[in-house]
Amino acid sequence: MYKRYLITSALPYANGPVHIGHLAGVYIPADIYSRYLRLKGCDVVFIGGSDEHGVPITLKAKESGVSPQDVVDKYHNLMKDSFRRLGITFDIYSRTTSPVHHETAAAFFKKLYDDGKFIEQTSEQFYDEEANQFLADRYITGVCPRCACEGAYGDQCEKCGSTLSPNELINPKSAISGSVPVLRETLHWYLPLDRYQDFLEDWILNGHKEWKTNVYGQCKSWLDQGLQPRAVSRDLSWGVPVPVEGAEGKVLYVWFDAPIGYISNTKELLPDSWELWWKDSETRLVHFIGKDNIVFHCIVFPAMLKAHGDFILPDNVPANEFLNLEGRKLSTTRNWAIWLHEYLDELPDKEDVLRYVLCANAPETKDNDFTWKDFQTRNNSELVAILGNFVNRAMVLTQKYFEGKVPKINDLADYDKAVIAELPEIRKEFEHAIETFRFREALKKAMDLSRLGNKYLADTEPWKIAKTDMNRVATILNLSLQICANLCIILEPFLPFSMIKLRKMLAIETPAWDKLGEVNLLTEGHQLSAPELLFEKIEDGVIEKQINKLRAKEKANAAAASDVAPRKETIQFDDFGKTDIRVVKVVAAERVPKTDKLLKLTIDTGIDTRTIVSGIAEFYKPEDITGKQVCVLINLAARKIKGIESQGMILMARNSSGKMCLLQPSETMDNGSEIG
Ligand code: B3M
Ligand code: ZN
Repeated sequence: MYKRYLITSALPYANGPVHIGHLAGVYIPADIYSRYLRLKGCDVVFIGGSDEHGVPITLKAKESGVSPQDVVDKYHNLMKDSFRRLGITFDIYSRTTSPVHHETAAAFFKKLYDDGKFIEQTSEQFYDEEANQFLADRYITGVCPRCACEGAYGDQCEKCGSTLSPNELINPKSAISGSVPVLRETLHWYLPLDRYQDFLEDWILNGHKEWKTNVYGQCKSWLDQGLQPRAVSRDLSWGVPVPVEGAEGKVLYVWFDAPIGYISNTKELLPDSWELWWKDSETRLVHFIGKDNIVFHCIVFPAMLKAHGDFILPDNVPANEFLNLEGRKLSTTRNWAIWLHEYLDELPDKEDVLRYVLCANAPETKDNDFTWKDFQTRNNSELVAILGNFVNRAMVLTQKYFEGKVPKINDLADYDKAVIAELPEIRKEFEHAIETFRFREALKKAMDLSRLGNKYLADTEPWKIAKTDMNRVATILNLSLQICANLCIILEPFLPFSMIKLRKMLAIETPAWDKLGEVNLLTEGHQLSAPELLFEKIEDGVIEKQINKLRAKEKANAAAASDVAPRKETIQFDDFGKTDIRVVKVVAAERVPKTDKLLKLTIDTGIDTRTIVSGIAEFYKPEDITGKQVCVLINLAARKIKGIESQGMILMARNSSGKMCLLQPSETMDNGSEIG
């Protein structure tokens, strides 16, 4: 038995609002679990907060022309507020820009540094000589070597989805100054994960066979590949400065500082007793996260904690898979999402419906799909038709026959006894499900209780026997109301807003967890309040409006994708005059080995013969282009592409879908003819 439960939920990046994917994957299960433990009387701390560092936040700031602090202030407040409105009961929702966090993360790094737990290594990184700074992969853009589209990032091309490294980009440019970056040596600190391989293998593969199979499997595959040292610092100005002399301009890698945020936030909440929560072996630490964060929570963070030495390790990491929206992957950048704050504004008083649907359909073992139709069906045929209907019938009939007072239990028929016997069974199965992090199953069990009540009323039909046997009616309604009181307990973690209503109707406080399964929760003669409806049917119009809203997003995305490139800023004639564009002849062409897109061309410029590497192999075979005249920018600084020095750039037209064609003079001209 644990003395206390420390529940953490992934700290979302403060560069966008919260969407339903975050909720289904992380925050709803974490809240259900925390509420459940509190109901059981456990000592619980539930930690949340925003992850406010990292390169995407600085890029977003640059795009919007504001500071990174402005970006995180905006989204931190928006997320914090929308979580509160959905009833997510964090004990603290803080942020990684807080002073406590900066101190805690820096001290953590310093201890590992002083204890010699890091290795120091220099590597070559791209550097912007105009802006005087190193460039994160995301800060380098250029032509994608795979699909030849412009604007690919140093880590990924968003057009074709390829994972890239910055030195693969053709014509790389700094996103800060537009200048051509150069390679420079830089020093960084690495956590040698390979030194923790044996410990992690034993701790996870032998010690935590009970973890969810998706989590265990991912850990196993990382471990099987063999762990490598990982850099824990970056050349960047936004983040926690590396607390070592001579490390100016370097910050902790965001994935090093973010999980320490769980510790900092506990410290901020409980300045005097936080150590008990993080250092005492009688604390059970559970991390709720999405599947993309598994390696950081199961491998990197535990290795950090182990290296530090003072801290406990997570006991479980019940990561979920992903939720899709109407059959497509959720995407913040493509605005393909249902944003929580918009949902709360547009569907007022429906917090529990969203909580219910996202739990009933949670991506616990595989990716799942959210559709508005399913949302409507679950509301109308489960919440309204089963739960709401049962509670309403029990309440209304008690008003009608007993003036709203809990009637007396008389002799029990066999059927009554069978119903009473079901209740502890449901509790047992419910507890087993929730304690093994199967929240869908737990919710189903809880709903089984209202299914049972509904069936009991439908089978016994007290409204029919009211004329002949009021004693029997009293027993049936008493038992039905006891089931309602049981529902107040078991559904509280899932549907907290509706359970406030139900408690008000029953005129009770939430009964203690150990009462669950019993039929003595309401005493005879207890006066109930007036019945109200727990849930309302959702009409087609409401759903159509939401579907139309998504369709509009789809259209906007499609339009953006087919848009012509935006015009560039105005330049002076002199700027154009600097370019030296000529008609040249391609005298030879061949493919660049081991690439799909590149041709090596030998051209006659009329002045000299030179080599150019061009990303046109997808559109032209070497034999199509040999002997042709094309247009070339000949005074572009030479650069190496795949080890070949490219001296100039062939002019091409490119449409929005990436198709390219050569520009050629309409009649043969002398090689070296000027264009302009
Ligand atoms: N911010 C990634 C994410 O939001 C990251 C989680 C940090 S948890 C310490 O998916
Ligand atoms: Zn591409």
